[in-house]
Amino acid sequence: TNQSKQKVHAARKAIEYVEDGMVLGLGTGSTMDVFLDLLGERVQAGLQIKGVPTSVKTEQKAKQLGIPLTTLSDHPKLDLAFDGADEIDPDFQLTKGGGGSLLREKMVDVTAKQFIVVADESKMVNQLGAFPLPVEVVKFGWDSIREQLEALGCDAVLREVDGLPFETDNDQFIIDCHFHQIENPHMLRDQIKSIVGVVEVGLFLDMTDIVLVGVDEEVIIYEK
Ligand code: DER
Repeated sequence: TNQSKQKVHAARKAIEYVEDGMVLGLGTGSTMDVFLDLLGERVQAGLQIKGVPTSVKTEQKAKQLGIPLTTLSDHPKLDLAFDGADEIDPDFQLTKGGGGSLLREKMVDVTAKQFIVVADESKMVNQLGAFPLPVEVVKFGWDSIREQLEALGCDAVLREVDGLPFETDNDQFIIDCHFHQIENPHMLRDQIKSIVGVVEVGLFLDMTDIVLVGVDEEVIIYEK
């Protein structure tokens, strides 16, 4: 499809930022799957890099591709982190978490000297919020947390898969918050994070350095 071609073009451009000796953050999602395939080819051709995966899914795919892995403990500061996004606004503010990996993604992405977002043009929005905002919460008292999230002005829904609650790699739940539009992402992030039992929220604010967007056969490069 046009969208998948756009992901390939954006991922190809992202690979150009990778240099020998770098330690990389490896994001999660279908766009990052394209990036990982390309990175795997470069590693097979001799590229010397290590990656910190942001999910079990990415870890397993990276292993299959022969991409050497390391950890945040061994590399608390990464050279580059690459990741997808669900929404990207004109200030490079992101909603993420559609794949349920937002906690490890944010932990990894925030440690990088440069955080590079790779996306197709469908992710570009004028205002965040049309995409239901993922919030990772502890299992204990999750419904009370859900009610407190609703009090902030959204429909808050426990994410389920095949009729069972979705469980993150960290053995926690995701609550998807339907705000429809988010006027003040910074205020909302702080309000959500102050609810006891909330672990992390899919608002990635003031973190993104470069956005690579596939648009038809081109890639638009946005830099802060
Ligand atoms: O879950 C995430 O944050 C992913 O990065 C996701 O939002 C992007 O996934 P996609 O590349 O499959 O659209």
